[in-house]
Amino acid sequence: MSGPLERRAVVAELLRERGDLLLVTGLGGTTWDAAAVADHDNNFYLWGGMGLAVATGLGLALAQPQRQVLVITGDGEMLMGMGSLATVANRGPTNLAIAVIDNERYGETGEQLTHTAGTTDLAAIALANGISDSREITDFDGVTTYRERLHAGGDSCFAAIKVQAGNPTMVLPPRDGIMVKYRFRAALGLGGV
Ligand SMILES: Cc1ncc(C[n+]2csc(CCOP(=O)(O)OP(=O)(O)O)c2C)c(N)n1
Ligand SMILES: [Mg+2]
Repeated sequence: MSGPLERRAVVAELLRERGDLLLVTGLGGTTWDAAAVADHDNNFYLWGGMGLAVATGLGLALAQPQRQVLVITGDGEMLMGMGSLATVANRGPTNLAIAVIDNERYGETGEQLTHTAGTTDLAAIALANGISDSREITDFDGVTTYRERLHAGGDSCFAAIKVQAGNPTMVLPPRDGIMVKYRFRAALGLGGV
């Protein structure tokens, strides 16, 4: 069953008073959600690339150990990149949090049910891989608590946040991937190619 949470409210809460948090978003819906909250120099949008949001966030977390990194992605995207969770657990960054906006659907492509609508439990998978703080969230208090946890840092953490089905209005961030890349690098204090 899809939960009662509304995805845009969830993402807005996760990003409330975000400070210098670095954000990687999965393709489609979670990219539009982040843009709806606010475009930001510290946002790196995957836009249409599927399956590597957590891997991208892991690389960023390892390369920028002083910065807190949050990956917000969809259940379909996470199902495609599930092996990344094993690598996260084995590398053990202390500055990486993952939030899956789990509508149990491939929302962007027509609301086809994903396996999280069936037998698949993403939080249990993350836990079994070794991410010891892995949770399923079904109410807003849980989102607020997870926000505090991810800002505090520490061992990697994972949340599958159950949200309502339905696609809110698309809010597109900058479409120019090269610009987004260089803007993000500049925000990290990196220059060049
Ligand atoms: C490799 C690849 N396969 C398929 C697609 C098409 N596609 C775009 S969005 C999407 C659904 C994503 O579902 P989910 O991650 O759950 O996000 P939601 O839209 O439900 O928030 C798919 C299959 C793609 N962009 N790339
Ligand atoms: Mg989905």
